[in-house]
Amino acid sequence: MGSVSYEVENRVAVVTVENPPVNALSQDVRSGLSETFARFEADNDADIAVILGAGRMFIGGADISEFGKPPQSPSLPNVITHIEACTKPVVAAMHEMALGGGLEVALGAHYRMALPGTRLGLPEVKLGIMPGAGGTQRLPRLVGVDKALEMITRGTPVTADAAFGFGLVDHLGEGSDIRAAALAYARSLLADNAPARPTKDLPAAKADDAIVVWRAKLKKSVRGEVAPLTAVDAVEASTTNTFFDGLAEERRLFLHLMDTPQRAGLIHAFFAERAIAKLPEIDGIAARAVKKIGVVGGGTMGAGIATSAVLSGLAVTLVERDSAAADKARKAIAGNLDAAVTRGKLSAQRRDAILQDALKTVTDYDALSGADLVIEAVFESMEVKKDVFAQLDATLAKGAILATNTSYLDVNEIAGSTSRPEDVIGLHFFSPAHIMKLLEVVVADKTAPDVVATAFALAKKLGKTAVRAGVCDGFIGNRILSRYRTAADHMVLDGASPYQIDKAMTDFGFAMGPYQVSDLAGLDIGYATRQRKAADAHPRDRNPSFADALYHKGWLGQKTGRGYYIYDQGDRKGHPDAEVERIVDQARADAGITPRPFTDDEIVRRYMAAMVNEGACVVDEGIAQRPLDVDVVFLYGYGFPRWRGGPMKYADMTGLDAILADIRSYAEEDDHFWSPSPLLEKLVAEGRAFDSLNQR
Ligand code: 3H9
Repeated sequence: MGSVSYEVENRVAVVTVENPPVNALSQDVRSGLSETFARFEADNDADIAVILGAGRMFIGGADISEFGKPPQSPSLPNVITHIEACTKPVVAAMHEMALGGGLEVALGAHYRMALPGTRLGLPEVKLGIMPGAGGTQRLPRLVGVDKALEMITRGTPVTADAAFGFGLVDHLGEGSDIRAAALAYARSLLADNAPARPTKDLPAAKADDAIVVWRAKLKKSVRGEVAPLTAVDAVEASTTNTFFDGLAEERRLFLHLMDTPQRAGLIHAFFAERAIAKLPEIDGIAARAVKKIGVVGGGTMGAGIATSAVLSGLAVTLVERDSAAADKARKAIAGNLDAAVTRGKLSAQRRDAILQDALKTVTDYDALSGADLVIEAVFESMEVKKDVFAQLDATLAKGAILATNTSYLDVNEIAGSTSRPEDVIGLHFFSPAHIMKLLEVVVADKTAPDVVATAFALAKKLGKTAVRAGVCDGFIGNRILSRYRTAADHMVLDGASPYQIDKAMTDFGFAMGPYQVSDLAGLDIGYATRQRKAADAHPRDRNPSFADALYHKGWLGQKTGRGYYIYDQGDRKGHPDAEVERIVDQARADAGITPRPFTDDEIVRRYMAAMVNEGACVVDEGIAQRPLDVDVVFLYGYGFPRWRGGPMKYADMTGLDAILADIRSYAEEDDHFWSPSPLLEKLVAEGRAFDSLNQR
């Protein structure tokens, strides 16, 4: 339960919000603030009030866990209006973070101070909403329309120093003690007879070109998200209305956004990405210390993993077959670091220090003897991997962790080939490993809990989003990908063009469609997967022979300038290729198929049904712990639109019965590919959603 305390020190009332961990403005905090400010207004011993946040930060915003539930009074806008109406001055004293409703409390105060380095932001659009407690009305009055729109529509916090520069903050405190700094500032205001100074009384900001400019900019960049453009409408209302009419318009728009599926999707994503690391099996288990990392294999993946590790301050020894390969790996890592310098993410000195001190590229496994954890990233062959693990087993100290970056091989078999299967785990990075956030932590049958805990701790250190996966071909992500990609190939065989499918899925919100992904990854990857699986193929499997035909022509995608699309020099977007359409026609003719038209809606439904059905199988088999783990894998590794919350959340919002009905109707024409997941059937029969499985 959050609380608000009140004490008076030498005529300064100190109002402290205490609701760990982020001082969210829950119902009890809101009523506490209301009561406290009524008390301050009536208190003849207090001439000025300061609002502080106890502990880590000022205030992290409204209490997100209350969203979607019936509102409880007092509402935050009313609480802030009450604070602003005080006849004696009120100071907001911010440290570390003032976000969302927290910054709105500060906007309703009469003076704002912050310790240097404090981050101030209105991140509501990232949750599918917009500031709803006066932020869209008070901020433009304080800093102008352009700056307000930048903060509100981007949702990125600014530093207190910058905020001081553009007038959002009136005073930068000294030292690191916010209470002492706040009291000193309050006393100086008292000494100056500073009056109450409500932001609402400032003249409305001028409706200048900024509104038109931001609206146009956002229309191009938001990719289906509704909140940023709605926020522009609210800011515009601040320029054309009286303060309280503007506030009412803000409330109307805010409540409308609260009701959207986008808000539900984004809030789900917020909590899901925090839930993924909460695993009973590692609760209370200490991670092993990891300071020195080894990487075996310096191809694109190994170099990316090494780059990620050195960038996070770890010492890395990379082993390659021979010195030419080791030099090549070093160059690749140096190239990755150079790119980080160019992007302003790394200083040139730090790059040089990393290359000098933190990175060793060698050809001898003995150099790994002091490593705490080694990640193997060699060729995807069980034989080759087992050979590497035999050498690691012989070289590494007791207690060191042996990790494989395989993307589909059986981690149990790899672990079983060593004398210490409890120390073996899969760490499936996504390419490019120093950029992509997702890490699948693949837990084998005998992996020790502290090895799992270490993998999650390492992921945090590397800035990765780690999701636990069980052992199966493709783990969570690639296993599901293989199903929906097959569904897409079936649609192409039956009459949809790869371009229509890509367009339908990017319109749905994916960063890329499946054929654009193929071109980026390389058509050789898909070909190799088909070859690998050929031995287990079922006679009723349908062969996407057009994909093989492109491979045999050497059209491997972006890297060869031609795949499903043609890429002109320097063009990474590509454009459709009539020759590919002819190859697809031929594949249909060879299979005796008469093509039929597909609507975009049917494409989306089939694609999503395949994804959701396999997601349900993955959860049912315990490969993913909960539906939310599947969601996070897709948000972070597969370009799934965040505002849809992930495939399983999408399924819940669409209705599991509707998805099951689609699968059953597709099964009427192909009951080999389309077979409903038993979990999906069970949930529909019980009238439950996937979300009911997230609560365990
Ligand atoms: C808003 O303010 C709307 C208003 O305009 C209008 C209202 C009318 N509420 O992230 P962490 C939990 S919208 C409830 O791991 P960090 C979080 O789930 C809000 N709970 O810490 C986690 O719980 P658990 C605008 C919250 O140090 C724990 O706190 N504000 C909230 O890495 C620790 O969180 C935002 O969007 C919340 N507001 O990062 C800010 N925030 O331990 C959202 C956190 O059970 N929050 N929790 O897993 C953040 O961005 C980060 O939490 C923050 C701290 C940067 C503050």
